[in-house]
Order: sequence, then C-alpha cells, then structure tokens
Amino acid sequence: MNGGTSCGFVALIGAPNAGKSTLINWLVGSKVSIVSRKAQTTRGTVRGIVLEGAAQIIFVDTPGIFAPKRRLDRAMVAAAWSSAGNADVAALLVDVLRGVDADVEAILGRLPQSAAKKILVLNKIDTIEPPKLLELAARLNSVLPFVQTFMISALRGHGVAKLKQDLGALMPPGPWLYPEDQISDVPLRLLAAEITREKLFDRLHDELPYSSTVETELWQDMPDGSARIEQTIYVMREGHKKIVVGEGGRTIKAIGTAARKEISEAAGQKAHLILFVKVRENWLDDPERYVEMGLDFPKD
Ligand SMILES: Nc1nc2c(ncn2[C@@H]2O[C@H](COP(=O)(O)OP(=O)(O)OP(=O)(O)O)[C@@H](O)[C@H]2O)c(=O)[nH]1
Ligand SMILES: [Mg+2]
Repeated sequence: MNGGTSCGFVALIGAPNAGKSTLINWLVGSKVSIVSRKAQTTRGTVRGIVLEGAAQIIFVDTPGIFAPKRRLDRAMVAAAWSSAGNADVAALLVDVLRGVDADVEAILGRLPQSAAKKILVLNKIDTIEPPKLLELAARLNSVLPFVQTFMISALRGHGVAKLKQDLGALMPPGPWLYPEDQISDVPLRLLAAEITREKLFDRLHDELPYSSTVETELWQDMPDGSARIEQTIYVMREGHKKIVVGEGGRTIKAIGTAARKEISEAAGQKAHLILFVKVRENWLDDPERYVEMGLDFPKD
C-alpha cells in the first residue's frame, strides 16, 4: 500500500541559458539553484522537491547541454544526460527567442535514446509573438513527438502552475522519497558557495567566471546564533586574482556583501562571510574540485 501517493523524477534539460534554473526556483518557491545572464551557469545537478496533491515531484536541474571542449564541460554535459536517462520524465526546455540552434538540434538527436517520457517546455514566451510560438511548437513536435507541450515564462511564472499540475499526474505510484517539508537536496555549504559564484558571474566578464570556482571551507556556528563562513574562490591566473579582488579590494568586497546577504537569508541566521582568493592553475584538472561540485571526474 502506498496510501495513494505518487513520486517521480523530472529532469529539466536544455541548451545553456534556456531558463532551467529559473524554472526550478519558481516551482520550488525558493532559490535552490543559481541563475545568471551568462550561459553555463549550473555545473552540478540540483534537486528541487515539490508537492502537487498526493504527488511528490522531484525536479532535477541540470547543466546546459552544448558541444563540450574542456574537461569541466564534458563532466557537466555527462551529468545532464545521466539525469535525463534516470528520470521518469525528461522536460526539454527551449528558449523560444533562440529557437532551434545547433545545441537544440544535437539534444533532439540524442533525446530519443532516453527511456523517459518526453515533454517540451517552450520558455521565455514573454519575448516573442504567439504565431511564432505555435510554429516552433509544431516544428519541434515534428522532429520528436512529445507527450505534451507547454508554453511558459519561467521568469514571470506564466504557465508554471499548469505545468506542475500536469507533471503531478504523470508521476508513478509510490511512496514519497523526501520528507514533505524538504525542498532541495543541496547542502547549505554548497548552496552558500553557489550563491557566491552567482555574484562572481554577475560582476565579472569574459572568461573569468568560467575559469573560477568557489568552495565553502568552514561553517562554524557561533554562540550568538550567527555563522562564520569561510570560502575560497579558486582562479587560474595571478591576473584573474587581481580582477576578482579589484582596486583596493572593491570588487571582492561587493561580491562578499551581496553573497553574505543572500546566504544569511538562505540559512536563516546572521552570516559572517570571509572570502579568500587562491590561484590554482590546474583546478580544472583536479579531481577533488569535481567532488565538491558533485560531478564525476572525466578521465580524459
Ligand atoms: N525574458 C525571459 N528571461 C528568462 C526567462 N526564464 C529565464 N530567463 C533568463 O534567462 C537567463 C538564464 O536563466 P537560467 O535559469 O540561469 O538558465 P539555465 O538554463 O539554468 O542556464 P545554464 O545553467 O547556464 O544551463 C537569465 O538571465 C534568466 O533571467 C523567461 O521566461 N523570460
Ligand atoms: Mg542553470
């Protein structure tokens, strides 16, 4: 007996920047995964847990799928495909303004290999006119017949309640895997590191955000109820360190202030955030960094 409950996994997959993390945050009603204007923001998978009537839907935010070059890219793309393969439903998010580009084409080519039910989620409908939307829906469904097509704006929340409702109905019968009040599987120290990385993405340009990573080294609860949090920002060059620190320490201070505020909110306690910047030329080839990101280390 399962008490009439159902539970399953929905992998959110798509090209970088399609709006997967924005959508999972809206569905969960809280920030569980970081978002930025830049592509390739999400590096590891993040689960966001949502209740819809008697159904528990475990959404899996994944890194964007693109033609990988570096080792880290390969690890990210592999993690996304693995999530799609293990899910009950694979939801393909497409940025309607971008339409079907090479990344989307490549995803459409490989998606049939996944045993999951496939649904299409056209996102960013606030950016184009309805006739174009219908055209795109028809085109994509002619390439791969989706079980259902949704049109949403993850940014504004349009169409998201309907998406959640219909996905609830697709979940297989079974007991809930998570306690009913749990919203994510991300440990607070990892979320805190991700929040700081989001602020790096916000403030730094060009290749720097892609060649840096953030780790929480210490989380110490203080007698007054606050937390002392130490994080390290790894960069690849001395010159990068200078940019992250900024003139007179201005950039790192701004990153720290913005991150501390949000980490305090997420943790529900006052935070003292201490940031260190370290040059680690080869961190992209260091297996330990991948463990921290929750990724498998590709051997070559
Ligand atoms: N106009 C508009 N912008 C959106 C919408 N959804 C997401 N965005 C924006 O698109 C950008 C990328 O959003 P993310 O949620 O980080 O995208 P992602 O698919 O998780 O990206 P990666 O993690 O890099 O694969 C951000 O600037 C979002 O604000 C939407 O419905 N409308
Ligand atoms: Mg993302």
